[in-house]
Amino acid sequence: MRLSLRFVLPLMLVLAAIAYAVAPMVDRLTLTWFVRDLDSRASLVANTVQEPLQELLTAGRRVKILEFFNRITRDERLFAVGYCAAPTAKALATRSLPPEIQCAELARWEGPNNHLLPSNQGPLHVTVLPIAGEAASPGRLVLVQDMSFITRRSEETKRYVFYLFMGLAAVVSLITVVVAQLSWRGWVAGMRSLLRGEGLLRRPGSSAAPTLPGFKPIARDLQRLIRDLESDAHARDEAQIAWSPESLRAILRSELRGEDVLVVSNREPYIHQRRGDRIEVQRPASGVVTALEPIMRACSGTWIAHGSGSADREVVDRHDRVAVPPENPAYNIRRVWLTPEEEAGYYFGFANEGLWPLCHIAHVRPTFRSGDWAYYVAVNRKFARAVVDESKTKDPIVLVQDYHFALLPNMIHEELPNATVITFWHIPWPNPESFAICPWRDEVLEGMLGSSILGFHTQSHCNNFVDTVDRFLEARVDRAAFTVSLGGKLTAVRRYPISIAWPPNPEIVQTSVADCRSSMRQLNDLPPDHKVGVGVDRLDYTKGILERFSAIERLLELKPEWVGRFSFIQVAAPTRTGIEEYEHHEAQVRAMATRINARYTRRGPPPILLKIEHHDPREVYEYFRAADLCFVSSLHDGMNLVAKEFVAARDDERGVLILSQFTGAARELPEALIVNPYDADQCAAALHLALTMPAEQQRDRMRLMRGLVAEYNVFRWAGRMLLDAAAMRRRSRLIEKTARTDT
Ligand code: GDG
Repeated sequence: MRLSLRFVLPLMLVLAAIAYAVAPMVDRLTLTWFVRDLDSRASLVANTVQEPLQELLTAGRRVKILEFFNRITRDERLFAVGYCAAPTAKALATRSLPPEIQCAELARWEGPNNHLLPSNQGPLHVTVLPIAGEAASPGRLVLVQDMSFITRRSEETKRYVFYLFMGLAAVVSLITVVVAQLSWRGWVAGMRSLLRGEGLLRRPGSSAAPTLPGFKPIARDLQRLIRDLESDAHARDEAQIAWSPESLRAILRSELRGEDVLVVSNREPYIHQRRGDRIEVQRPASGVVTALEPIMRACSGTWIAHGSGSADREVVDRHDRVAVPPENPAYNIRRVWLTPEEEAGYYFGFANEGLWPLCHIAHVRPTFRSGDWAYYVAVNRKFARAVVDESKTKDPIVLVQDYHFALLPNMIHEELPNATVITFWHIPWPNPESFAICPWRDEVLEGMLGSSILGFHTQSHCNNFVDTVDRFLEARVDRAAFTVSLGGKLTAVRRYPISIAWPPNPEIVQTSVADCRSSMRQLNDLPPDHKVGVGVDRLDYTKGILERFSAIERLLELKPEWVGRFSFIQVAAPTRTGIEEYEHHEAQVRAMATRINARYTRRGPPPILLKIEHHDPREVYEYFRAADLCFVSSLHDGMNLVAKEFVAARDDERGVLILSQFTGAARELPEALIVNPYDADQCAAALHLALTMPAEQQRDRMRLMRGLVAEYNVFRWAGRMLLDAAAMRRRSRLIEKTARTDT
């Protein structure tokens, strides 16, 4: 409104000034027209009076002439009439004839523009016309007309012109204001939506796109420009940052200064176990812990996890918190306690018998039980409460880990709408048809879409997720920006390939490759020149251990020269014991190894050395360093860190990696021998190729793979997610500020 007044008042003044300037011009114009009218009227009057006047003149009846003149001047506009017989004569005229009009001076009124005579009564119009009379030469008829009506009309004209312009001003102003208001609103809306980054990352809490058609081309150009700048910045970042725990910490300090950071995972980074009368601290060997710990240290955050250790309750304070690392506390673990029923339903049941096989499509039927689902919901709710308890601010950054917490993002969003929830799904996401069999598919999807950022290892998992949402939910999917908007909440679906720490911890690679080779062969009763392959996995049916054994058997069938000269050491950490499928799988693995060994042991060491037990990380790395090849044959795997660990372990640039095409890692490590684990012949051929590969080729391949793992390490994985979250928060704050200043 204020804006409109600011605009309208000057406009009205300008138009009034124009009216003032135009009115005299209009006045002059109408005056000319009136004078022309008076001239023709005078001729008309002269023509009309000529005949009776001539008769009266001829009759010499002067009194009658005066009466005649007086009669015709009753017309209000005819002011005076006179007759001059000759320039020397006295005018025969009505008394109203102005004294300035003398017969001797009539010539002054005869010119074309000399008709006006100012007088006390107002301007008079004088017309002098020849008229034949009693004398030989024609006399002059003088007609004086009142022009005061012209003055009156001129005033009226000026007034009307002024009113006309003022009216015009009002109409123009009104139209201008309406148009200005509309375009201003559109401009502001457009500007706001640009600031919100709609089209890049749409506004959190809104799915509206800029609507003004005229604005769209500019918005598109600007958005493209911003995208270019962002990707330039990314490229610069990627090129310039050597990602390490230190650079991750430094970046977090500058980008997320003072932010409240929480991590939620099922497994805790430190587990307190009771061993007799003392408490032992265990660190689970997990890439995720390695990546997230620098974040926790940098931000002094809180890690919320299931307290699963036998001594966990003994060491926490009254808020269930314990400061870690024990030797140099830098952040807190908040432990969430679960009853055996909750653990059975949420963890073993819905997460590992339902979602795990559902997402992996490894030919194990998912089992869905409504009781498990109820526990899954309840436990997710329990963790959501812990997140709210542990948040120091209303807008924490919460890093939610994995498929145990599909419902947690939305639960957090309900309680803390300004929180930035980054959910990372460590396992694959299947196609919509496969996912559709989950009886609670909509709830799972809606729960995940409480995230601000949802990360997967590969673009195809992102695509599958977006396709699934598109198929089953009434959500707005933007495939260009890769965002999903559900109920006004926007989720960016992004690819963040996980990796391992680089360089690897010096402690785990301190024994030389030569020593590893000899000691490992000695330990397993293998000759010094014996060829060795290695596999390291949790004993999970998705890892393709049975398929791996089939390939080894096929190699020995097709290339019998390897019988007695090659053995495969399978390190298999027991996992999810208690789930029937896993027990069955373990039994199958044991049986198959026994059968193959029985078939080939007569000629030297057994082809398969099966080690079903948990190993120390250092031992695992020694196996990697001692081996000639590592075989990863997962039937489906989000990433597979073992492949990257093998590469990291080989600082001698030797050894061959055989890698299943169904792992996320295969997209990043094409220099491995990429195989289809279901194709035993192909895998057997790859084993033979690996065992016979010249050292030079091994080095070339290993060098390239090491370069990639070094650059795309786990600190980059964590750093990129947090940098994206920081950028998203900066944008949201800008939008809030813009909205505040505008209202
Ligand atoms: C999920 C996804 C994704 C194995 N046995 C022992 C042992 N390990 C270590 C390995 C490796 C880790 O366990 C296994 O990691 P993976 O990535 O291979 O597989 P998952 O456990 O299924 O992990 C997977 C990962 O999440 C990360 O996002 O890559 O796709 O399924 O680090 O070395 N470690 C020790 N003893 C063992 O006996 N110490």
